[in-house]
Amino acid sequence: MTDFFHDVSTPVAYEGPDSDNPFAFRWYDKDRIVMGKSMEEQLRMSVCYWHSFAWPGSDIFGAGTFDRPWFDPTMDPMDAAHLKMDAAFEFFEKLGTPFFSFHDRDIAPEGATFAESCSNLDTMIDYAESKMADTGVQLLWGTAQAFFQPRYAAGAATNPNPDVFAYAAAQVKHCLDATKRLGGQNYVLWGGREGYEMLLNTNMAHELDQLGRFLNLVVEYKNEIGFDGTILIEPKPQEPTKHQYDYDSATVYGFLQHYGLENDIKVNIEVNHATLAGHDFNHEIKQAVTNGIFGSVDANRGDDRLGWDTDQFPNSVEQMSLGVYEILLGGGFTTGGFMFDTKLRRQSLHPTDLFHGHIGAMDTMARSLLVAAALIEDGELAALVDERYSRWGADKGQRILAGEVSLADLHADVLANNINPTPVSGQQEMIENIVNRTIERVR
Ligand code: XLS
Ligand code: NI
Ligand code: NI
Repeated sequence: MTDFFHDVSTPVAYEGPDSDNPFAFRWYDKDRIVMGKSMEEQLRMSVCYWHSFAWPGSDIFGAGTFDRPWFDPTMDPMDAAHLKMDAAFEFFEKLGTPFFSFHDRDIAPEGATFAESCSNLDTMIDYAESKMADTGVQLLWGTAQAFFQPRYAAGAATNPNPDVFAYAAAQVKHCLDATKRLGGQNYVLWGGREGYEMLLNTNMAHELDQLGRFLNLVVEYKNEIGFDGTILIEPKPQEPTKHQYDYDSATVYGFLQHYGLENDIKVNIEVNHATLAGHDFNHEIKQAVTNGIFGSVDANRGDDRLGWDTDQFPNSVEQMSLGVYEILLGGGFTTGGFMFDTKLRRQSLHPTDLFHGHIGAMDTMARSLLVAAALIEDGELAALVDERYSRWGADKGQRILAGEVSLADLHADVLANNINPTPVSGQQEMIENIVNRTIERVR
């Protein structure tokens, strides 16, 4: 093990809500049972490789700010990749998340040819396999980075050039094999540049068919090799393209149905992508659960005044509790989990800042789990909803839903019986108070 994170010498431990130790958990008590499972099993948290280890702290106006030895440009790229992986596993182990997630290019450098890129990745997968065996850290998901390199400027699967489609397909095949080999529980496809900058130079119908074909190829290959993880699409409305085809959960569901994929692919919902699409996080979860395509979550947050994917660490217990509530109502995670697609601010230079970000995020998720579980166990909210729709349970409602009455029947009924409904309260403020009371109360 390296000692890059030498300021944190022991694994981060749970000390309870009254602790003021910045390197301890105040809420994440991994073995505590919540709704029949340990916190660790309910939350299934994962660190991401890209923002935490492969991103140097650059933005569109400025160079990297982080001092990490593996960014030294004089280093051999494969030596740097090994050093980076040593530090990454040191971090996972000290932090105590059960999972990590990666893009192929985060863990292994792109070579001069596709063959060299494959061989670099294979070497690093061997190394990751031994690191995982040593530490017990597991792979939540793998993904191919098909958006950074200039060849992908006009998209990967949706590129006007079929050679780019082929290149992306080859990259995904290799990365899916690697993910399977490491026992990855999911494989993610975020549509990096699957969208358009300008309609006037875009054949949208053609691009959508290309994307549908690409995803069908992925599902066919997944079945061929017997990968038993879940294939996930990660919706996002814009950025980097002006319009991304996988806009939000509802759009993705329609797309999946159109291409016959709704039983084979689920969604990985990112909090900051939901808010960029103009939705609340819990809306996106509910939409996916309702359509049977909920898979996993990229847990982060945006900034109310910045219109891009700021990927900040989640820190709102209210926002996360409402999302976890919908996840638990939907039956909880199966192969998915909470993956921290989060990055430090550029001025958070110190290696320990990575601990502060993740410790706060894990505590936020753990406390949110307690709040969501309390809301479910109290049953007050569910009872209010049941009561609100209870009239649909009576004969008239049942007959309407069963398709037994026509528009003319309803017209006749309203006339004959002089039906004149009176509105009832939706009780929104009272419900908001229940949520706040629960947040104050859980321990
Ligand atoms: C970018 C996406 C990306 C995916 C993985 O906005 O969130 O980080 O999660 O490719
Ligand atoms: Ni993401
Ligand atoms: Ni994102």
